[in-house]
Amino acid sequence: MRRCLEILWLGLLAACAQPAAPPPAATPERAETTAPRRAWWKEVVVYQVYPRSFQDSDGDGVGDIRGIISRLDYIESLGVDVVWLNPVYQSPNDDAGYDISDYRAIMPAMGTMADFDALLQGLHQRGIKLIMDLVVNHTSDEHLWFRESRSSRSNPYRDYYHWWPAELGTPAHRWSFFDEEGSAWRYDSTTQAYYLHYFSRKQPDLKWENPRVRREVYELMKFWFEKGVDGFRMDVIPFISKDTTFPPLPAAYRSGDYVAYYAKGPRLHEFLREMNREVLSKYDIMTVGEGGGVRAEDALHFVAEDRRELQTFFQFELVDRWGRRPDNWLYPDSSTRSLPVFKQIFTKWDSVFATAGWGTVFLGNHDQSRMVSRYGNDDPRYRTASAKMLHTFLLTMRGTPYIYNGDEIGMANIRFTDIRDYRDLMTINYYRRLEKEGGDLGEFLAGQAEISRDNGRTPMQWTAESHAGFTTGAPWIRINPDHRTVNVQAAEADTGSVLHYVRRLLRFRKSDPTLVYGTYRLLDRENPEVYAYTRSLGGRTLMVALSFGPGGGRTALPPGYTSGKILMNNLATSPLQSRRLVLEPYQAIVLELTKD
Ligand code: TEU
Repeated sequence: MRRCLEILWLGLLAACAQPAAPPPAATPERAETTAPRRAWWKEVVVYQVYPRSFQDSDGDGVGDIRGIISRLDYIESLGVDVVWLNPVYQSPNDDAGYDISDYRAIMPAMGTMADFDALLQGLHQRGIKLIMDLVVNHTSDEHLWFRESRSSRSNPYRDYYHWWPAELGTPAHRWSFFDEEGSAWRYDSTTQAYYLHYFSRKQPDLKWENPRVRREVYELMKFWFEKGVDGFRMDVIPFISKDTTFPPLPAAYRSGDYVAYYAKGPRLHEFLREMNREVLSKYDIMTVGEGGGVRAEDALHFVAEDRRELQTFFQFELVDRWGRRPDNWLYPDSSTRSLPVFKQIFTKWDSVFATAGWGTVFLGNHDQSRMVSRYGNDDPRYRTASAKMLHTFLLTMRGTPYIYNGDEIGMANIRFTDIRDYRDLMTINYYRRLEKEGGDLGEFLAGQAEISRDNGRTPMQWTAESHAGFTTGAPWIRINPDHRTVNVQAAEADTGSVLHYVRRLLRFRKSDPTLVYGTYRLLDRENPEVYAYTRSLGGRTLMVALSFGPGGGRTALPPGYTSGKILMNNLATSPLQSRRLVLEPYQAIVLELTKD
């Protein structure tokens, strides 16, 4: 079987690697003449494990590394190739581990370095790679470097961070993502100076302009590579370079789009190239940068092969657009209104990487509310179908797909109504700020119920028992009460579950290089109910049609094709009526198209 698949792969790739073959009939997908170069990190599917919420092994209510080890057979059973692990380093956990106080140690709540080594070995034994989170725009304020840095103006670590001496007056405003007063400058009386923190006050920004800082980062990266980790997901990596004169924000960014400003520091690409030269180029690894603030026109500066910087990054246009405020994705009935915009975003980003670089595809992670609640429909009538539909999207687009843990069983938003249930400093600090300013707390909470990061952080639901099989103790955050019906055990027992479908989809993606390397072409652009596209490689064309709403939808085979064979279908009914497709609510199908 495996051999057959290899032959299929090689055959199709060979076919598409011959630019000399004249393109048949003028179909638009032929515009791309050379197939992307093959690379293992383009062919993998990544599973993101949020360790705090995956599996607790010692009853303290916090997920840990031993817990993940106990679930390795499950992870392997999914058919994924790579695990991305959120931070497990030493941290006071102001921002759930994104505030690191020692890059070479494991936080006790997560286990020990021996546990980590066992996890890495366990994954590798199963043929699964591990990528770690690299959080080096900032450290914790409890990191030795910062403790030293803040202790005196003449300390050797002073220049590891951005300090603004108070005698120069108040520094020009910088926004903070998490600060309860909104400012990224924090006055520190010990040395009468302000330090910069784009995130919380306990996350001071490292000064990359200092070559010693860069050397420290490269050394810690090597430390993990020497252990055998297979790559890094790089937290807010576009933010690392700053104009250290800290001028007032240019007018274009003042109204709020400061993220784009932060993502364009003057020496950013110089630093990334240096990191590549000094570290990345020496290992066979994968890199994915968090690309917040990166606009499509700048994307290739990060990932075009000849730039020698990163391989891929996450683009945030969709998730930021549907943002941190409640809006029309909230209500299933209005969701279809925005489908053309959703398509336009993914289509634009696909075209960015059509001739160079490589993209990623994701709809959920630990910073987002749950994919099925946000882009699908978690009403019991539609939950399973819409979760399967969204996975069909993730696994049939061009770009390396990321599946967020829990999405494979259709986990949904918990929708807290009480501020005391929240654990995320982002929600808590915004709430405090609004409270001080006399803002509308009710409206804020209603919004957070839909889009807070904690929606994506509730514990993995393994069983119907109390605490969902996640912990025997008191969980660090409430567990979604729907675990009584939505859990891994129930999903395993039900062949119609999201879980079984995701496994089938993964096998399907692996079996067919068209889904990895094939050219993407949007069909039926303005259709408000159906997202349809083709993927083509070496003369083979697959069509994907996805109903994004409770009303179903209609579309048709693209011109020139007369019939289609259904390869994947998330429902039992066939939507195919000659050349027309009539989809049920949230139906997702993949067809192999044939010409007459
Ligand atoms: O997230 C970055 C982040 O919070 C976003 O604001 C992002 O910059 C924005 O969407 C851009 O448009 C990372 C981590 O994933 C998150 O968990 C951390 O809290 C944060 O960095 C700080 O380390």
